Order: sequence, then C-alpha cells, then structure tokens
Amino acid sequence: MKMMLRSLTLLVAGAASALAGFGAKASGRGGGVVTETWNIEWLDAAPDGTARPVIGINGQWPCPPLNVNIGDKVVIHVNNNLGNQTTDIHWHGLFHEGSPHMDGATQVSQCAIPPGRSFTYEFYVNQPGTYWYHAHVGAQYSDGLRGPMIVHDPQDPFIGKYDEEVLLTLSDWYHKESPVLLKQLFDQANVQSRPPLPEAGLINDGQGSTYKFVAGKKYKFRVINLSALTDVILSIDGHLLTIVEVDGVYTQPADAEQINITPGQRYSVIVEAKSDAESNYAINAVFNSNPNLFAPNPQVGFKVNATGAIEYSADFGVPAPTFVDKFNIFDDMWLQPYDLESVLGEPDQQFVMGFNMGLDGEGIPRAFIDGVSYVHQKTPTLYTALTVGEDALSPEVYGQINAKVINSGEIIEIILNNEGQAHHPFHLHGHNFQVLNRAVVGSGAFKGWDEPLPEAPLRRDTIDVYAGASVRIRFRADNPGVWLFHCHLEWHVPMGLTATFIESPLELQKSLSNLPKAHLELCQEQCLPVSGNCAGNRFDHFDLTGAMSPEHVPTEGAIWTNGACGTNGADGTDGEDGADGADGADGADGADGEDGA
Ligand SMILES: *[C@@H]1O[C@H](CO)[C@@H](O)[C@H](O)[C@H]1NC(C)=O
Ligand SMILES: *[C@@H]1O[C@H](CO)[C@@H](O)[C@H](O)[C@H]1NC(C)=O
Ligand SMILES: *[C@@H]1O[C@H](CO)[C@@H](O)[C@H](O)[C@H]1NC(C)=O
Ligand SMILES: [Cu+2]
Repeated sequence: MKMMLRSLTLLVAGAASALAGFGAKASGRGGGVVTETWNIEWLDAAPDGTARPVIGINGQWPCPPLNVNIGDKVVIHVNNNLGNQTTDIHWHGLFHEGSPHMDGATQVSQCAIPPGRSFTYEFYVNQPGTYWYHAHVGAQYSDGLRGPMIVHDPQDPFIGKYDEEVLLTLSDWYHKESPVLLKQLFDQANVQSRPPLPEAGLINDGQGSTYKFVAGKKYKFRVINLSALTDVILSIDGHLLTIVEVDGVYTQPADAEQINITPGQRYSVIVEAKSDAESNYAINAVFNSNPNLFAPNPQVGFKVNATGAIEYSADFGVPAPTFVDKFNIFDDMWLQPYDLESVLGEPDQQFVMGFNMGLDGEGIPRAFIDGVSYVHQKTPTLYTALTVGEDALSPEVYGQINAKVINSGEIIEIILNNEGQAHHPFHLHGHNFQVLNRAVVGSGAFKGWDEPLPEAPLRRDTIDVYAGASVRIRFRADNPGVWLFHCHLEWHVPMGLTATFIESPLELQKSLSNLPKAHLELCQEQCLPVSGNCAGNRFDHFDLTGAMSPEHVPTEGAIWTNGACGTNGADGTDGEDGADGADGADGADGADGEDGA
C-alpha cells in the first residue's frame, strides 16, 4: 500500500449555514492520517417533528460527515456505548485493498462489537469520491447510524468547473426502532413479504434545507441516498443537474432533469446558478416506496416527500414545492465513466443468479438467491477463508452464504435475474463493476441481448435491477477478500438477499496471515469461533454440523443477547467441541441455542 502525502486546501461547504452538521470541514490534514474516536450512543432527535431515540456519534445526530483526502490512512476508534445493542461500521463503496478485514460487515469480516467494547478500523483510502458509512448489523442504520464519507481528490478532473461544493443527503425515516420493524417483517402474517414503510423523507436529516446561490456560480452537490427502503427522485426546479460522478467513479458530464437514487447510490451533480433569477426554487425529493416505479398503477404511491430550496434572495420568499406529475428520470445506463474504460474482455467465470422473495417452510418471509437465503455463520466468512487451507476453494465449507469462489486476475460476469415484482438495488463490496446491460421491466430472465455492448459502459458499485428483469455486470478480480453482493434495501439484508464472493483465498492466506488480535478477541468474547469452517470445525471442514440455517436468523436485529456465551446450546452439535476447544473459543456450539427458541 502506498501512502501519498498531500496538502491541499479544499473547496467546501458553500451552504454551510443551512446545513447544521453538514459543513464539510476543510481538513487541512494533509499529513495523511485521519484519526477519530467515535462514541456510538443513543440520543434523542426529532428530524421530522416527532421525537424518537436515534443512534448518533459523540453526542451528535445527524452523524458527522467524515472528510478525508485521497491517500489518507483512516483510523477510527469505535466505542460501543449503546448498552443494549451490538454495532459495527461498514465503509460503503471503499475497496479496502489490502484491508478486507476492515470492511465492517458482521460475521463476514468481523464479529459485531458488543456493548461496552471498542474496536479500531484502520485502512488506507485510495479512491476519490462520495461514499458513506453505516452500521452493517441487523437493520441498525435505519435508526440513524449512517453518515457521509467524502474522499477529496486534488486531481478531480472537474476542479475549476465549479465554485463550491455542498452535500445533500436523502433518507427515509421511521418512527419505530429497527428491532420492532424487523419483528413485523418476519411475522408469519406478513404473507406478502412487505417491508416496513417510512413515515417521513428527510433532506440533510431534516426538513427544509436551504442552499444560498449566487448568480452565475456553479455548485457541486454530492448527493447520497442514505435510505433504508425508498428511492428518491431528485430534481431542482428551473435547474439542470449535470452528473459528474456516480458511486466514486467520475463520469463524462451528463445533463439530467431528474435523477433516481436508490439506497446505497451516490451522485455528484454540478448545478449552475441562474444569472438573472427572480425567484427562489424548490428542491424536490420524491420518496418512492413503490415496488415497481414503472408499473402503470403504483400500489403504494409516494407516501412521503421532502422539499429544500435554492435561495437567490431572502426577499423572494420560500418557493412552493412542485407537484411532480411527470417523471423524466435520467437512465444511469446512459452514463460513461470519465476514463471511458472499454468493456472488460470475455469472462473467465460467469455466475447466473436468480432471486426472489417468498415464504420459507415455516411461513416466514425470506429472500432467496437460487433458492437459498443467506444466513450469517458462526465463523466470520473471511476467517474461514483464511484458516481452512486449500479447502477455502470449496464453496461448501462456508455454509449457507451463497459462496462463489473467484481467483486473481479473472474477469467475472454476473447475470442477475430478478424473478420478483419489485426492483432491487444490488451492491458489491470491494469492487465496482461495469454494467453491460440492464433489461427493461418485465422482460424476464436473461436470454441474451441483441443490442451491441456499450463502448464505455456505466461503472458503479450499486445498480438497480428492475422488476422481473435482468442485469449483466462484469468486474476484474483484483482485490483479494471476502465481498458481499447484496440488495441494499436494508430490510432485504436480514431476509437473506445476499451472495458472497470469496476472492483469491489462497493469496489472502499469505497476505493476511495474522489477523489483528482485536479481531479475534471480539469473536472469542462472544464464544464465536475464529477459525475452521462456517461452524468452527477445524478438523473436518466439510462437516457442517452446527452451521447456521434460516431458523437461526435473529429477528431482533442488533439487540445484544450476550452472543453465543451462556446459552445452553442444547442442540446436539456437541460433537464439534474438540474443534472449538482447540482455539479457546469453545463456547461456539452454544450459538445454535441463541435464536432457535
Ligand atoms: C435500547 O436503549 C435505547 C435507549 O435507552 C432505547 O431507546 C431502545 O428502545 C433500547 N432498545 C432495545 C431494543 O431495548
Ligand atoms: C434512495 O434509495 C432508496 C432505496 O433504494 C430508493 O428507493 C430511493 O429512490 C433513493 N432515493 C433517491 C433520491 O434516489
Ligand atoms: C409526493 O410527490 C409525488 C409526485 O409529485 C406525488 O404524487 C405524491 O402525492 C406526493 N406525496 C405526498 C405525501 O405529498
Ligand atoms: Cu431488495
């Protein structure tokens, strides 16, 4: 890993006055190390007028934006002061080259951080653009633990094409806490697998954000969708949005009237102020909870909206929000990356996956990829990859996680068939990908495409897959690690809409031969294994006795239940005791007792 030392003055925070907590602090850090301590704690907030407990950082909610420079080392000490829930932090969109164990996905790259415990994330950032961080356990980020992460780049090709840079976050907002919502979701009465619908839509985690514009200036908005469920259709009355970045990838500039941002996606758009404005203009964020935006009669409608304003002069008053009755949404497939990278060559491995929602044998709503619901395993998947030798090349040893083993240098193609009636934004950890094709709503499973491949296809890390239709994406396996590929609708994650790429495990065993002690301790304190197959069996990697299956999926989200310790286990899997005992994590068998009751 190389460390670039840079010092630079940042162009930031034009609308700071209107953006409490959102003014990107000019880092002036230049030194190349960003160190912060984050106390994760319960606070009270009322972003839409209704008070509720939220999860914030260091007494602040909205959670503070994290500003770093490209090349920086980032060191974040996380103290879990929640008392009653576990937590962890995922850095959405960062590749974590050389630090796959810092990806922050529970039971994948680490065990969750129990209350009262601390954990330090430490990694280098070598990619520019707009990202965010969020809890990756239960559905915890819907309780507020999420915030923007901006990687400033002195070589941004658009520097000089705008005068100021501002942030605009969009999020849906629930009045109930995630454990309550998860209970509703997993209820047998929820026969249509309906996700909970939000009560409000927020811009910048509040209502009524105002950006002051000066005639003739150009503003770069970094737009992040922090939503758990809803897409946001964003427009600014009387102004075009010139897209220059998606998901950390600079693009050839493209003008849009409206952009649709799914959860997990980010855009940078340049907005040019009018030279002769005679009024202020509304920012319209229409929160779309429709399962299928393109259906002739949306069943759910647009339950919540949020409005902000572009203010040229206080004298012009508050602009009335526009009722958007005609959608003219920019199709992100039209975007080309700034570097005009051409289509990667023919794939070395192709994975065709079909996914759908449905009920399991017990009548509980689940999501399935090729008929299998992803279930967190006792051993974090990365730790299995690191400790089972050559067996790491066998998907079986990882248990029910939809494992796909890929190897260094290979070009990987995924054809994803959405067999359901709703759209789903799929996000890949550790990589971005080229989107070669996205089929229209209702076109069915992939049967081949007639149209020629794009010359320089869209590249991003989260792609919306339309209802009853397919996408084809490609990426190069150049980042050894264990990377989730999942729907980013937060409610579909615990339902199991996830696959896992095990990338170059034998190389990983060499490059990451010693996990930091802190990683091992987090698991051991919860009586979870840190080695062996998914069930912690270090002797027979193909004996899956004690592995986690859907009935073990916690429906209580991140609620702390003392991990696997202290439970009786009483599940007849004691046969593997010997395996666990060997590494001091001998309570691991108890994990089964945890949720089965
Ligand atoms: C955890 O504690 C917070 C703050 O006291 C409270 O609002 C929340 O409901 C608790 N959550 C659970 C699941 O007990
Ligand atoms: C934000 O993401 C949610 C979830 O996919 C999506 O429904 C919503 O449209 C997105 N918002 C925007 C502005 O795109
Ligand atoms: C939100 O905006 C959309 C589009 O203009 C409209 O159809 C819908 O009724 C609005 N919803 C609310 C709650 O105002
Ligand atoms: Cu989904």
